[in-house]
Amino acid sequence: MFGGDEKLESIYREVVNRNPGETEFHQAVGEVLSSLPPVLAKHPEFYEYKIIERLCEPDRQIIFRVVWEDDKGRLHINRGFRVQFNNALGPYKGGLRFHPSVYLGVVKFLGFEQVFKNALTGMPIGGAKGGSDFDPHGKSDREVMNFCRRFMTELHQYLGEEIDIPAGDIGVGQREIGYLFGQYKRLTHRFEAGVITGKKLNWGGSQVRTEATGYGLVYFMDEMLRDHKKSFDDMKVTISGSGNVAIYAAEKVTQLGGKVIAMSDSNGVIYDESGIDVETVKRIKEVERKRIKEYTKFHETAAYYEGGNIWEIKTDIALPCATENEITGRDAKILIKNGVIAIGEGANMPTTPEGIKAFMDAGILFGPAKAANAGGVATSALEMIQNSRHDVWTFEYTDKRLKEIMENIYRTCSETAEEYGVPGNLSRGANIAGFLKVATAMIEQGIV
Ligand code: NDP
Ligand code: 2IT
Repeated sequence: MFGGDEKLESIYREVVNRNPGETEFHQAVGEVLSSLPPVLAKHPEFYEYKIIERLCEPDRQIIFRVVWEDDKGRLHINRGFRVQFNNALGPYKGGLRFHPSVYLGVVKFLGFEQVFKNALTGMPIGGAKGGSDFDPHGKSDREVMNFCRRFMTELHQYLGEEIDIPAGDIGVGQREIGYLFGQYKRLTHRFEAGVITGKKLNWGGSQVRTEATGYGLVYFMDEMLRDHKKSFDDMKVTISGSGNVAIYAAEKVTQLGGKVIAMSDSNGVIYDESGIDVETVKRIKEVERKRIKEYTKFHETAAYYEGGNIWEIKTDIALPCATENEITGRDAKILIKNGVIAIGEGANMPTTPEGIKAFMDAGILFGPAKAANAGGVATSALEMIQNSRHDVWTFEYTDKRLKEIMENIYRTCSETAEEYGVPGNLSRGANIAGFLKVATAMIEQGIV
């Protein structure tokens, strides 16, 4: 796994032993560390300063109880998390996830990834992640508000526009950000807009933040395709999930001439060879908060498969935009057999190590999450700039900045892969480029 580098191997073992049971965290660490042997050969000082050990141990891990009341007056108890991973490049920055599967290992994997992703954006932001095992599905607005208020009552003391700035992730969108910000404002008596990103446009949000992760993913993939004399034009595209990232990836693919033929949620898959209508998906998911199977009520040509596996559908380009480890080694082999040419990771760590290996061995173009989904957090950083200047930018200007950032990230990953002897391997390129930026800053800032 580490190219025979025994020191790296022992650091990885130590991470596994110190963090028992946190399998997602082990996986994320293993993936980054396995890219590092050529870097460490050039830079032995990273060992001397124990940079890798320091990077694998978060600066701070906050775990708290959240008690909230439902509409019937019953009390519920959830667990809240914020892991402030590393602030070598700027204040802690990263989303909050509300999903029943959230536990410390998930928050730590996401926080670890965020450190390198944020470095790749070129913006001055460190890495963090947080969330709760609270499940917003089926809750009323009032219940979600109650939960968010209690969650922020505990968390607010650790946040600040120059300290730690949360945003959304799975289960946390503009509604939740609104309730969280409202409670922060009430507790601190400050309209500190830059303390959280993903806000509504009428009170400090940025144009394009809603679209940013999905659009950014497609800008990144478009750049990669162009580099290989290909494009989205006339391509069949499957996109897992039907949340924020999936919807805006689908919108941009369609704008660029591709055809989205399948999307999903945790219950099933919709499929339409003539193309999915994104506006209908937006209405069902963003406005009505219903299940994706509703789609077939509005489009006769569409089929719905309860419990279906979206990766079994023949496609040219696959964009996993739901959750971690959703493309297994088996799924990857099916996609390859069916002629897929490119994979773009909109979700965080959506492909298992076996899946990644299968894609690499088959020479499939592969846009790794850290790089390909960085448009969301990059636009969060653009939101922070506007907030700090009390300024508001246009959609066109913000979108142009996002596109430039994504093209830049693609170039950085591609050139770094080339420089370190793995041309075309953007996973390695992303890990190395992100690591070098953070590691160098840590050495420059001393042993703290
Ligand atoms: P949303 O909550 O808006 O949507 C999530 C979608 O994925 C839903 O369709 C959901 O289905 C599905 N999903 C979630 N968990 C599971 C699961 N365990 N199994 C199957 N399906 C699942 O979240 P986002 O779109 O914001 O996030 C999607 C992914 O993108 C995540 O990996 C997130 O970390 C990543 N990401 C998000 C960014 C952002 O700016 N929002 C930025 C960068 C990455 P259902 O409703 O049925 O649960
Ligand atoms: O995974 C991610 O990059 C996000 N959920 C977005 C984080 C952010 O701070 O905008």
